Amino acid sequence: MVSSFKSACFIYPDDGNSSRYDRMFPPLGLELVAASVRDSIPSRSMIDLRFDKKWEQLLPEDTDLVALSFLWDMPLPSVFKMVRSIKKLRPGVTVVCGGRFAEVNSEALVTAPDEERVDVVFSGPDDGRFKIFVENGTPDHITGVSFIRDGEYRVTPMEPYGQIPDEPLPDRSLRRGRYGMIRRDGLDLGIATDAIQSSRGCPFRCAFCTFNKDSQGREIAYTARSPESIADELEQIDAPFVTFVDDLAFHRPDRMDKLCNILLERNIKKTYAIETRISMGMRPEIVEKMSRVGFRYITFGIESMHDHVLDFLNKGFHRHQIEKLFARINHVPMYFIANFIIGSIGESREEMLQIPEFARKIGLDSIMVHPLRSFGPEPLTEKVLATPGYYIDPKSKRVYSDELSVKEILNLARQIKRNFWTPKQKLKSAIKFQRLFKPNIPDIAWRMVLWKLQGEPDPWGEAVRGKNKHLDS
Ligand code: B12
Repeated sequence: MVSSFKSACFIYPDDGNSSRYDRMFPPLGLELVAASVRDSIPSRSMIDLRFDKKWEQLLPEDTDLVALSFLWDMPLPSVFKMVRSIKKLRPGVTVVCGGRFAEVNSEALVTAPDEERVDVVFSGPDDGRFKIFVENGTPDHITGVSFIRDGEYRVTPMEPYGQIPDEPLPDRSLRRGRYGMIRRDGLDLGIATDAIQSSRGCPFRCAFCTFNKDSQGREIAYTARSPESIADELEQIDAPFVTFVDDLAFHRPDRMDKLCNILLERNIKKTYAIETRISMGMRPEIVEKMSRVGFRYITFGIESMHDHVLDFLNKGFHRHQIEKLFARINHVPMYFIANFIIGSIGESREEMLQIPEFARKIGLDSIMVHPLRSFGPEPLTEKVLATPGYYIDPKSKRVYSDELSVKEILNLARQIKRNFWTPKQKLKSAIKFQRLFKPNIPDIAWRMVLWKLQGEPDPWGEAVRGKNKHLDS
């Protein structure tokens, strides 16, 4: 065991502001980082602030290294407050962090006053660098890190994005509790969940997407793990429902085919959710095999069925391809959801209102409708700003026009969803959902009753009266 530290604590924050079911997702990134030092550091622990409210009591006495993960925007003062508390509780502790938000704010984080300063910020995916840091005790020879040396702010250049590693697998043994369909207000539907990352990046260049670039505009190369390593990880997962957090799970169909074969051979059967492109329809035989191993919840980025909008969004396909490809797979027992984007340049209100009929006609089971947003620096922002009569709302980044205000576009999104959900569609989708997922309705109903009666218990087991009290601490 080679380590400059004796006890590391990994802390995942609670932004308090996420989706209702954010407790479905474990802190995968931190679990990977923690796994990488399994054999290097004598003692490791994990705190997830979404559940562990009294984290100060959970921070081991001998902690000399704290690793934080910041993926989403959050107020910097709250980050400094947390670092201050950690440094006060464990004087001399080294605090490091990673994740997209840390990367964007690396200078502010490492140049803050001593008592609230983060010692090292890691940009980009870890890919073994944290282990080198733990073993050497210094960031000096590590790529893509920010720190202070001799009073000066230093940043080491980042390497181009490499291959997503097959190993280590995230260390799930550090979890204190169960992730699952647990609502923010404490309602626990009793369904355990987990997540897996089987690939990184996306080779497509949709105009609206910020996913395939990092915060500094560097391209995140698409790379995928081997089917064997994905199967090894799925084999270790207890939860029956697993979400692939990949931006594009069905790319390289032969890899998916091989994964399905391994899952069938090893008899690994779970329910999986993925996001992907409609090009899945090019290999219907693999899609059928996927349904046999449990791929059930499939979300497509269709975005539009108007060719001029698809061109504007640089989707790389047209309406006839959507219709043709989906017709080849819509009989497969899977629940198909599609994302649509409204408010593109040149798209009329009438065109937007055609979405429900189109979606029902091709056989989608559910839709999500998003007003176009333009975060920049993606090329979309330039296009919008160069078009007379089109604007970007500075706060929400929603695109609007002289014809349609932000409010009108939001109303249209609601109307499109309402129009999609005719009584017949509701019944059809509900029957399919019941057939595919077999939810234990009496159990869920019973849990809802108990939750009401018990006054919205904290998901970690602590009963709290009153709405969202457990979020205040
Ligand atoms: C699961 C998920 C969610 C869940 C989150 C549940 C929760 N609160 O934890 C849900 C669905 C609720 C969600 C919501 C949102 N999400 Co989200 N989400 C993801 C997703 C799909 C997976 C995260 C994950 O597990 N990744 C896999 C792990 C292995 O990667 P990782 O966490 O990045 O960790 C690696 C590195 O970052 C680094 N690292 C991370 N921490 C540390 C720490 C140290 C010490 C070190 C050394 C390294 C390190 O090393 C790790 C291993 O390589 C990512 C996309 C993705 N594929 O990553 C988006 C992503 C994180 N989400 C994103 C966004 C924008 C959002 C939303 C704001 C969307 C919206 N408009 O509402 C919301 C808001 C979230 C909020 N306020 O909480 C963006 C963040 C972009 C950014 N910050 O610029 C991402 C990256 C998607 C994207 N490509 O744009 N999300």
